[in-house]
Amino acid sequence: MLKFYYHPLSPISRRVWLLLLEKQISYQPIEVNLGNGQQFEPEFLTINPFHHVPVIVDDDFRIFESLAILDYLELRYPDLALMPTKIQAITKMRMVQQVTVNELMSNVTAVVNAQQQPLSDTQQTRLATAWQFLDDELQGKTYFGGDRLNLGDIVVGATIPLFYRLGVSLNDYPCLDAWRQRISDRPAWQQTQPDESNFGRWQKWVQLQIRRKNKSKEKLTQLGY
Ligand SMILES: N[C@@H](CCC(=O)N[C@@H](CS)C(=O)NCC(=O)O)C(=O)O
Repeated sequence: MLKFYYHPLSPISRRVWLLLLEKQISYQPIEVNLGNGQQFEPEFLTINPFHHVPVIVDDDFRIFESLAILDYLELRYPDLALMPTKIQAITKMRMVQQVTVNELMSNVTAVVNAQQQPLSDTQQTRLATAWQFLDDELQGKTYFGGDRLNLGDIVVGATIPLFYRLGVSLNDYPCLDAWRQRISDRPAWQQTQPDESNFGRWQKWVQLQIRRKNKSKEKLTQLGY
C-alpha cells in the first residue's frame, strides 16, 4: 500500500493529505516525529536526505517535494481528477501553486513571529499582492479550478486557512475569504484541521526553529562570517 510519511501539523504535508482524501486513495500513514528530530535519523534520511515531510513511497518508488508528489498521485490515480486539461487552465493552476509557495509560504514564519518582530513593509506588500492575485483569480468562480476543485485549490487550501488562523484578515479580499470558508467546510479539510491546542503546539515549534536559526546566525557573526 502507498506509504505516506507526514506530520499531522505540517502544512506542507497537509497538501498531500488533502489530495489523498479528496481522491479517496488508500494509504498507510507514517508519522515522522519532527518535534524530537526523527527526520534527522539515518533511517529517514535514506528516504529524504533533505529531512522533510511529506514523502510517499508507492511500491518501491519514493518521492519527496510536495508539488512533485501531487503531480505523481494525480497521474497515477486519475479518478476524481484534480488536473485541468486545457493549456491555459493547467498554466494558471501552476501559477496559483507557485505564488502560494514563493510569496506566501516563504513568509509564514515571519507571520508566526510578527509579535516579536513586526513584518517589514516589503513583506506586507508581498503578502497583500498575493492576496489580491488570488482574489482576482477567484472572481466569479467557486474554486480555482472553476466549478471543480483542482491542484491549485489543494495547495492554496493548505495555506490560506493557516494565515487566517494566525490572524491575517481577508476582509479586503471577499472572493478569497468566501472560498476559504467554502473549502474549510469540505470533509477533507475538516479531517486535517489541527485543533486549537495542536495549532498552538505548531506555533511554538515554528518559534523554536526561528530562535535556533537566529542563534546560529549570531554564532556565525561572532566567528566573523
Ligand atoms: N519543499 C518541501 C518542503 C517540505 C518542508 O519544509 N517540510 C517541513 C514541514 S512543513 C519539514 O519537514 N521540516 C522539518 C525539517 O526541515 O527538518 C516540500 O514542498 O515538500
